[in-house]
This record gives sequence, structure tokens and C-alpha cells, in this order.
Amino acid sequence: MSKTAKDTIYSLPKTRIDDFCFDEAVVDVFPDMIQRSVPGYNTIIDNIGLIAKRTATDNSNLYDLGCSLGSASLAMRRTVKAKNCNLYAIDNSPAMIEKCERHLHAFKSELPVHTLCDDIQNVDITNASVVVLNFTLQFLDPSQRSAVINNIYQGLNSGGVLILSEKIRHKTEQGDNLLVDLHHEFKRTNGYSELEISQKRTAIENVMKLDTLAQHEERIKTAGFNDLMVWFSCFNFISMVAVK
Ligand code: GEK
Repeated sequence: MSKTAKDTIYSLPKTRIDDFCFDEAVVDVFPDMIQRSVPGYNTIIDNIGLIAKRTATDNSNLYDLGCSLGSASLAMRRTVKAKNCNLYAIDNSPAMIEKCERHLHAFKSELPVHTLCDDIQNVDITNASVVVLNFTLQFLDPSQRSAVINNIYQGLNSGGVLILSEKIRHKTEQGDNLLVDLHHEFKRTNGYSELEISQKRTAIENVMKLDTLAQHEERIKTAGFNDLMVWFSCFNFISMVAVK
């Protein structure tokens, strides 16, 4: 991914903190923001590539839902060897998808990619062997999350996988406080100030309502998936693989 600007969006005191959204200003600093905010982001991206390589089947579709600048799509385009597949990279932020398109098409691959600016709730999932929701479901209203997971389940072929990464809320308040503190420490280590951490927290609290691991497990099970493995976990960030 090309070098981008440093995230300084919350570095100066704001008189009013608007709800966080994926606008042009965020898109410009997104690679730096996600690297310095999500523990293990590169590990997660690399392993999405490896999981997709194992599970993508010939003549099937792959989906990257809430693709942002397309890092997970890029990882899959590097690794997937299955023949005659199509990858759909979808995001509802016009600024994101425009830049994503440029990133993805700069890399040549046997796996054709199609970008789409749309809400993932409108997307028809068909003949899928791999679906990625890498830190996207958390931005949907909680009441709408089951419908998205059910739709993915319906569109997956038998043996197909959903890779679901999420920031989670721990079931006990004390435990959650510890994980949140450790995450903030991670952000401090990566150069974010107390002001940046606290203003970002305020901006995000209305747009990102976190589920517990048990809520994710219940939703995945109710949709009909056969198995669910947590394959990555660091503080309050996890990544799971659900198998149909
Ligand atoms: C990555 N997966 O780098 N429909 C489509 N897109 C949406 C929706 C929606 N309803 N809601 C949010 N988004 C990426 C990182 S970022 C995570 C994902 C983060 C999009 C939103 O526009 C943004 O690009 C992305 O989901 C979430 O692997 O910033 O913490």
C-alpha cells in the first residue's frame, strides 16, 4: 500500500465532536490510522490471505465486505490459486471505494476484482467460498447484524467460510476495563496522545456498539454455521472463522 499521511484528526482540541464517519479526511490517513489503532492488523490481513487460499474453491465468488482501501482483497489476490473465481470488494463510503479501486488495480492477479460502492446490507451473496467482514459488522446497527450474517450464510457454499474480525466487549466490566486500558496503552505506544484517544473514543461511541464473544457465537450458531474458531485475539480485538 502506498505511503499515506499521518492520522492527526483528533490531535487538536475540538469544540464539538461529531460522530465518526469514513469521509475524505479519514480516507487520506486510513492506513496509518488502522495500523496504529488495531493490534495485529497486518497479521490479520496476512492470515486472511492464507485462510482464503485454503478455502477458496474453483468457480466460486469471494467477498470483502466493508473493504476500506482493499487490504484484505489485496492479500487474497496475492494468495488465492483457485481457478475461475471472482472477488467483490464492497464499501459504502464513496471516498474509500474510489481510492480502493486504484490500489487494487495496481496489482496484477489471476483473481479478478470488482469494486462496488454499496451498503453491505444490499449485497446479494451467491456461490461464495470466502466472505470477509474485517472490522465492518461492528459499524452496523446491532439490530441489523443478524440479517447480514444470515444473508452471508445463505450465499456460502457448503464448506465455505466467513472470516469475521471484530472489536469486542468483554462480559465482565472489570475485565473489559482491563482490555480497554491495554488497547489504549497500545495506542499510546503508537504515538497517540491522551487527547487523541479520548476525542476518538467520543466520536466512535455512537457509531460502534460492541458485541461480546458470546453474542457473536450465538448469532453465528443461529444462522446455521457448523463451526466457529477464534484464530486471533489481542486485547479486545478478535478474528474468527465460521464454517458452513
Ligand atoms: C480492512 N475491512 O482494512 N456497508 C458497507 N461498508 C460499510 C458499512 C456498510 N453498512 N458500514 C461501514 N462500512 C477493512 C477495514 S474499516 C474498520 C474496515 C475500521 C465500511 C466503512 O466505510 C469502512 O471503510 C469499513 O466498513 C470499516 O481490512 O475503520 O475500524
